[in-house]
Amino acid sequence: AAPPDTPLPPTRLGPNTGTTLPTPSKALNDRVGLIRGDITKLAVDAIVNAANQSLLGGGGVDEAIHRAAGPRLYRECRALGGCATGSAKMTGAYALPARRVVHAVGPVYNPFDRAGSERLLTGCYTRSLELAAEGGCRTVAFSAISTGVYGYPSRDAAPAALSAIRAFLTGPDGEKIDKVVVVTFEMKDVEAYNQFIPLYFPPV
Ligand code: AR6
Repeated sequence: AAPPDTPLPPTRLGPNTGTTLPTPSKALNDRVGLIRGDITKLAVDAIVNAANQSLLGGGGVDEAIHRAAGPRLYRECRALGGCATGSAKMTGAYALPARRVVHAVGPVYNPFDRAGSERLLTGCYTRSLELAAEGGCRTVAFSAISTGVYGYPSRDAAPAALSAIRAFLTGPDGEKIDKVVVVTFEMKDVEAYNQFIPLYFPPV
């Protein structure tokens, strides 16, 4: 083992990034969180749904959100005319405790085009944060987009999500959002986030 005063080598931040470990910041770390539970219970400004291109509902977290929000959510979604993969659209939240729902359309994971999958997944996170900020939403909770039915491996999805969240919070519109939490449901996502959060948001 290296003696304790030896500087650590640059840590690679997971697939396709090639970036070195960012500077630790307590102020930034206080603005991100990880919880495990049901996203439909959260009284945040915006929850982010893992939707599909139709925006008309489906299974998984999408089904849970539509069930808890009630039929008015479906009616508003129907008027939106769908959404491209890698993007998102925002609606009201109706019977949910949240104020707004951002419907993000993640990619179906393509193991033969990992870079393309990552670009689309990162796009979902970035666009969702842009929409939330534009809509005056200061607290945002994300579901683990694409890691269910869409087959995106959690160990690859977590660093892509964290990279986009960090870039937004440290970017020109970052101050428009106070707090971002990732809501995990299954242990594989908890483990992936526990592995990658200290790399993207290093402890001070
Ligand atoms: N709260 C938080 N997370 C949840 C909940 C919940 N109540 N329920 C499930 N999850 P998925 P995708 C987690 O399959 O992979 C739908 O049919 C789940 O453990 O919901 O993006 C849509 O309509 C997983 O980590 O979304 C689309 O057609 C995460 O939510 C398609 O599935 C996302 O899993 C989208 O697939």
